[in-house]
Amino acid sequence: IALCFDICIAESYVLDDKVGLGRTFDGIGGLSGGGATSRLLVNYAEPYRSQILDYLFKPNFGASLQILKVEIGGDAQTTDGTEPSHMHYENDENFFRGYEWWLMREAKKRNPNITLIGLPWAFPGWVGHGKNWPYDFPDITASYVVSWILGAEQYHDLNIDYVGIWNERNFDSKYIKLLRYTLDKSGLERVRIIASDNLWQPITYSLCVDQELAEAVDVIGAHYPGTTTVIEALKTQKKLWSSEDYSTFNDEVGGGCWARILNQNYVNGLMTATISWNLVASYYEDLPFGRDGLMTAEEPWTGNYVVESPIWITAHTTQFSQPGWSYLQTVGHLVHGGSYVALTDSKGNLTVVIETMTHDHSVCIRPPLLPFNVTAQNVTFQLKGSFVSTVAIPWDFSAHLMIERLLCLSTCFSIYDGSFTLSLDVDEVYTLTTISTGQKGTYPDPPASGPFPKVYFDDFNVGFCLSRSLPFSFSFSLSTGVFEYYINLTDPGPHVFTLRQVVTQMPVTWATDADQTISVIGDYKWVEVCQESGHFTVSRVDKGGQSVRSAKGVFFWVFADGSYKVTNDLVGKTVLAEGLSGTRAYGWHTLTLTVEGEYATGLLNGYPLWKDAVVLGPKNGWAAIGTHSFELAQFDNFAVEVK
Ligand code: 147
Ligand code: CA
Repeated sequence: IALCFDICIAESYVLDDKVGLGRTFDGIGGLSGGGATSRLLVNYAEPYRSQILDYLFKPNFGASLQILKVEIGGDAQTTDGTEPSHMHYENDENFFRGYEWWLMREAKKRNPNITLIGLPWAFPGWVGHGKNWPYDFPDITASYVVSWILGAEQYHDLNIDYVGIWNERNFDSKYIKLLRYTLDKSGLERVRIIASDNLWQPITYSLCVDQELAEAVDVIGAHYPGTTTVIEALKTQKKLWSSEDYSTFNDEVGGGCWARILNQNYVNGLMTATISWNLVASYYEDLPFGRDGLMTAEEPWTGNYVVESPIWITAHTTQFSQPGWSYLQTVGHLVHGGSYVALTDSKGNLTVVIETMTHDHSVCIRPPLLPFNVTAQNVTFQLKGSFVSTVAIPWDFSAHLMIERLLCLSTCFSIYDGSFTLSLDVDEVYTLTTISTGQKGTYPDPPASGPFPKVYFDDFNVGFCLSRSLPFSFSFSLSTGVFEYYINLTDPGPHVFTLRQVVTQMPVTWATDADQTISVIGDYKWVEVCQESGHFTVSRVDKGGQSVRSAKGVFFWVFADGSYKVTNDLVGKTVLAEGLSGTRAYGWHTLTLTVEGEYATGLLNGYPLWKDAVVLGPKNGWAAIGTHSFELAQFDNFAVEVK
């Protein structure tokens, strides 16, 4: 408490709107996809699933996100899995695949004003006519993307506000103009274009030299900008967004990263929106970039989830300022490190967000962070212009808030003569605001964390309401290919409801997809696994997501030419056993694979086919199913038992 009165020396900062306002604030958002980052969220039982969504989207509760950006699924691997396209084939259209539609509806339900963005990472193979390039037939690509936007409106009543080009890959000026033209022609003049979801250059250069392109593009979106922009981008007068950022493990340092960039993306780079990759870490933690989300929800089998510190860091801005508000011009750095931004609705409301993150408490995944110093300091803000007699309320969402500190804060924080002073320690975030609706929302603790069940069975018999209920078996996480529930009416036997791999052609890819299709399930730590299913089945898969191409494990393949193979890797280079199986196309076969210690055994239709193949590695990994190439195949009655 003594500290409260020890504030004679304070640097002073002016908050003033007399000099004119700064740029318009466009919001803070989360990104679902790029790829499959919300995969496990859909499998949560109620009430946990709704609670998680409330922490993300419900206004004045948690992160209260103002932007939701989603991947436009392209049937290809895009970091932690594949997301399905609404058009697997040229003459195919289905707007009920995957979970992004559902997620957008849930977000809108909670916040009708939320801004929606769609961006493709990959495209189905037919869009590129078999070439790994989406711009040879720009009219096809444009109408493919526009059909996704039209479907959102027609089938889900969702108005998409912004659309992007091709995530972190080349853009093509001709394509962008054609996309603008196609949108307009389809009655979608209101949909704005972001380009190019990569670096500030070369898109900024193209906008400078090409007037028609400049008219087509509304926002320059840069990724991981490290809080800075380039002078040419400022000169375009376009909105500047950090359209993908963060991607940092969501512990306290991750929260520090997020606090620093949320403020400094505007202070240093005049960026008016920042979007977190990703929205919620809902994919197996051992996949690439585990837990790089605003919160964690990776255990649908227990219902456990964790509201991590980035949620409350977000709330410091989103609960007290809305898209459409303006930044003041009087924003900047604090003398002893840290930064402050101020926003107003031009109707008397004022919100100031202050952060004092030190270097080591705020390192993000990228770009590298140069050293800097932050020390405890006293700061005085002088309210000028229309804010002279404003009374602000201090907010601190910090999880580690000590009661003394709060007392201290309310004592130290005094508005006197149009100015107020507060003492800041390092690694703190404060909001000073006229808005009184802030709330640290809570639900009772979710169930305790626990491993994936050791006995698991799925017959895929989900019935005809496939889109309404998203059952548990969705816990298959797709690494390459798309596996969908299928109703097999030509086979009236026991296999009417199955799981089917549906991608028949290598997509226009974003990552280096495998030539095989594979879907993993369970726990990366699994060692001794016995499982049954079709085509190929595998244990101890040591890689998934965008690294799946180099996956090792124990792969048990059967082929339509009547042979089988046991390999130690997905590509099939190391063969552990091979021979005749008598398997044929269109028939159902039961594969049983048992891996114990250093030995693996395989049964076909219940009879031993091969025995005691020696497995030196990997020592653990997921279970999985898949196909040898991009081909149609069905799976049924998947069972797994871990000793
Ligand atoms: C981004 C992707 O857009 C996301 O889908 C996800 O993969 C995310 C994970 O951090 O990364 O891609 C990037 C990959 C590498 C860099 C930047 C973005 N990089 O090295 O600068
Ligand atoms: Ca079945």
